[in-house]
Amino acid sequence: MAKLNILHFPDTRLRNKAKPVAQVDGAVRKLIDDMFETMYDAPGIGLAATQVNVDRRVIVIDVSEEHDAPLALVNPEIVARDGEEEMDEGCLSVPGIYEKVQRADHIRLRALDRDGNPLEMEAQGLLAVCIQHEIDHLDGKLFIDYLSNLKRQRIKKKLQKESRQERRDAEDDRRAI
Ligand code: K1U
Ligand code: ZN
Repeated sequence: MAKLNILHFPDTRLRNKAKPVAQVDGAVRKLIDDMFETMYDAPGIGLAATQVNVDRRVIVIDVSEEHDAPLALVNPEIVARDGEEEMDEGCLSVPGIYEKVQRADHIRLRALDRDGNPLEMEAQGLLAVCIQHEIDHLDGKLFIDYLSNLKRQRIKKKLQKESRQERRDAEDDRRAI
């Protein structure tokens, strides 16, 4: 298994719309395993292939505290939504930012599992919110797109400033060696 590099906002590759997986083969299963390793290490409760610069409709999720409920979904599609829920969301591609987003509280979805078998399931609460957040990633959408332009611009400036500082610190470290 391998840990993958997570893209950070405002990287434009996060805006790519991922393509459906034609066949769940060994390469897709390796991608799923690498995505789980990356998500648990981050740590996070979900990850979409778009976030690791892979242009395919694959997401991994585990909202359990014990890390014992891994869920891999290939070509996920929401077929029904019900109710409303407002929850604080975070994103591994928008580090350190947490904001409230309104989403459906109850969803029904179709997907393929890790073995390529069709599955249909219902989800609610945090799992439903996380699935909607990850499918948004596959469509090039970020949770901060639900915020005002002003808030999004502030977040962009903050993250750009932090990444400039991180680059300077890394350069200083290299020079000190
Ligand atoms: O898609 C992502 O970037 C992952 C994101 C998923 C998510 C979180 C909250 C609401 C909706 C979707 C994260 O995992 S952010 C980190 C996080 O929430 C977390 C980290 C450690 C422990 C528990 C939660
Ligand atoms: Zn995210």
